[in-house]
Amino acid sequence: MLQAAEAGRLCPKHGRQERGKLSLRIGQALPLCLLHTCRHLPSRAASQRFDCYPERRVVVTQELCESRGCCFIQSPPLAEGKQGVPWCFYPPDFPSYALESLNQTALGMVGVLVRREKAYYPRDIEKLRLDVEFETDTRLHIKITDAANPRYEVPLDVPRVTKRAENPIYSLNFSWDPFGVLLQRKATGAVLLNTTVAPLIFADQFLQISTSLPSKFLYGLGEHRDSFLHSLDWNTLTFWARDVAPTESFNLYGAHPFYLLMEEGGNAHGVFLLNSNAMEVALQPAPGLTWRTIGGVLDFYIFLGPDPNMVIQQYQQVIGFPAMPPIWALGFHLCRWGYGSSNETWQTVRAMRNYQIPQDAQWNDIDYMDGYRDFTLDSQKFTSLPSLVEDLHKHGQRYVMILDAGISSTSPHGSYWPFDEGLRRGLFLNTTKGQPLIGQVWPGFTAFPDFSNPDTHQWWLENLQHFYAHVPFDGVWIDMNEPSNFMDGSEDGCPPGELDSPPYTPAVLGDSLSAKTVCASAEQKASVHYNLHNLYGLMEAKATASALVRIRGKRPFLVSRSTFPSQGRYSGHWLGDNRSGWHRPLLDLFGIPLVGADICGFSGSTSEELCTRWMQLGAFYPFSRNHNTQNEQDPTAFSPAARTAMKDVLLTRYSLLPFLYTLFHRAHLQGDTVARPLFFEFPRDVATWELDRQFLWGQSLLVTPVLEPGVDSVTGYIPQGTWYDFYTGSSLNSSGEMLKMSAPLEHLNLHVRGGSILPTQKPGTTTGVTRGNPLRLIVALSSHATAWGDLFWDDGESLDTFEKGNYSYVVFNVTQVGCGGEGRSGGPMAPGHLDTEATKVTIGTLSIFGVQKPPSKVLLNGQEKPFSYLDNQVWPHFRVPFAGRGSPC
Ligand code: MIG
Repeated sequence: MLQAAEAGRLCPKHGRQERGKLSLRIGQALPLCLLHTCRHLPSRAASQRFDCYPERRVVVTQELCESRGCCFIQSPPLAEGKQGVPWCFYPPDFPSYALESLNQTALGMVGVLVRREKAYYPRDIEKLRLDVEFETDTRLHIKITDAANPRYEVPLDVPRVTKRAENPIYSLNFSWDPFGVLLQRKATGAVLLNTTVAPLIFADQFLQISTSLPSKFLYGLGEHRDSFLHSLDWNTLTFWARDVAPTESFNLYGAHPFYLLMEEGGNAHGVFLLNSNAMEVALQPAPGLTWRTIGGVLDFYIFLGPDPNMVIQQYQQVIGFPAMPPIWALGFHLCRWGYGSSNETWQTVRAMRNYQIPQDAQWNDIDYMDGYRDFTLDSQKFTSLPSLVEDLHKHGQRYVMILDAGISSTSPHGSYWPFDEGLRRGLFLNTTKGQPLIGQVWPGFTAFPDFSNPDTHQWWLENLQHFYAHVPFDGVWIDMNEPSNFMDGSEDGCPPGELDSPPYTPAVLGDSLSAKTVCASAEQKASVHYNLHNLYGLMEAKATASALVRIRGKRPFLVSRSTFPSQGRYSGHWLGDNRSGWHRPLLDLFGIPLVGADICGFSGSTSEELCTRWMQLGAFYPFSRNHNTQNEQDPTAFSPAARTAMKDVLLTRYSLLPFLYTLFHRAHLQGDTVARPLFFEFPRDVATWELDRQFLWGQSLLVTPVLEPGVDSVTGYIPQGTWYDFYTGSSLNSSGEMLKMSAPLEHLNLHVRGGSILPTQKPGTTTGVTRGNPLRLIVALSSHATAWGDLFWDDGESLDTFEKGNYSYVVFNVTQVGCGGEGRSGGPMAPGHLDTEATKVTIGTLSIFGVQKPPSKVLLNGQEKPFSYLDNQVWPHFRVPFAGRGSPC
């Protein structure tokens, strides 16, 4: 074997001996030293090889690989579409950057990185600036950008800190040459990031950084249809907003470059790359991860938790907390593509009412439009729409309609204000020649509004105002905003050039950035579409939310198909065109708590059994909407048995309205999740890390849906502790085990965690009716006979009630000696409103789960009161207004 010194002698042109020279050029023969390095890599574990030739459409040869200065070892080919160990990978001394200087700043450090030898993509940036900010004790910010020239950065308002963190729970070290970041958690010494595993590359249109990972338990990285826990078995995830039915390994509607990772021992951390360019994340079994983006800067936020809930909160401290939805958004929504007319839509609403099935909102798809043009109404089939909306409002129900992103550019009637005016004001995406870019969507040829232009927001508002004058809608559904285009690029394709044909194209579906969307070279006010593509849905949502506030003066409700970090501040999200089939539930880690899939499936046909089970699961989607195309699948379309099962589970959802609403308040206040994976609550129980067939609402309600056909039982995990059947209050003590539960078709398993108090209400058929009913507190005692719960309550739709102090917040607390409630409400701004809201709701009943023997008496503020005792539950027979500091017990 060659000794190191000897190897050095063989490599006079490579490595550190000779700086400032290009040692490798495309097509150049492999230097001897490289041959040596490759042959003598201590047979580097295959899992540790970092891909030097990720181009998907090229079968890499030894020659191509060596022209990049990388090592080539061919492994057996895998099945079509499967990735495996890269054949071409970086040698350890592949040229990278060196840290040349590092200086302290008020918030952290600033450094200079220098590359002395070019890598293989055009326009390598030789000198980079490194900014490190110790933003909080649990948050670190690392940014790498061009030291000399400004580059595109995502226009997101992130918080600016002014003080360096005093006691960070992490420690940061650098490798100087080659440059690398080493991040450790102080408490455990766990290495969270080590970027020396592969070279840093920073060319104008190819930026790449790799890291080792401390475990294989990695979540997030949306929007993808892959399993909840990502496979690290050579798995590349692509981020480029795309209209396509959710399919594994495809880039889908939204882009969320954020992951959460569980460390041994149950700590968690998260990493967010604030970058909106087309991107890939390559995962490998090392375990390791590579970020590969084709523009912008490397702008990382790292969140140290230490528990998963805190990681998600810390992430949202950067991207923004989600908006508080109006309470009716939490009711049941019904929609369909293919209601032939407003009368047919109305029929459905009447049938739902007739069977007294809860429904808060009726929706219409593009059917209502005249020729699929936004802001128009089909004057034949949808003449009665204004009356339908009036009727919905009379019944305390709401109306939501769809809007597509594309604006028809040809009008059969000669004039079409949205296009004519948009054109006059210059509000559409332009081609490189300065003409509106024309693509094709439902109405035929269309232009695409540029929501990065503030003037577009004004025009969008005016359009919505005009339509509102005819149809006083309550919320808006924004679709096709990737933006989707039935043509690739435009009617004229896309011009040649580095934006539409970049040196490296991430593994996007269709192999081209313009596949089923507009050209990357399209010009927008804030930048080129190449940079802004992934932000289209976010920017449209921002414009729509603010228009809704202007028009209605209430909290806006909208859902968007395309999303980006910080979307939750403006909208909810539905998961797009899923197929009817037996899927797993969804778990949101991206700060968009108002999320749900199309219940019963969008395409394909559902069966009665599937739809019943799916309604049970969907009744626990934070955003609960049944939507589809083709066959009817609303609850009234099925047999009495199925219909009743669907109605019952919706009533159960409505009964939990105060609890659900409070969870949304906590999301808005501090970034708590609503539908939560089990490991968020039990991070030290490794058995929960892979569970994605069950989920929790908040901390305390465990949902175990049936996800298979033809069964009457379901096996689910019951984490350690005391749990109670939601319906009967019967208790079970688990040591943390899988349990087979009975699950006949009409039953959804729900368990309440011991130690919690759920505020519930007698359900009505709308959230408005439900809100008026007295509360029933479900008190689920812990093994120490304690319990805790809270309630946020306000008028359900006014703007900024929390911020203005127009709300009540009550904490319920059961201790061994008695039970009590404590109210906090209002703020200094408007304390007068406290009693108005709080007195509107009273406590009607208390159900105390887990009382071993009947109590001798029940007292309310010292006075004895009648009660019942049944099955370990106490039911007092009295009502208590809980405003202020009165005790409910
Ligand atoms: O090209 O408006 O995801 O929910 O029903 C399809 C028709 C356009 C896609 C949406 C779907 C909606 C459908 N839309």
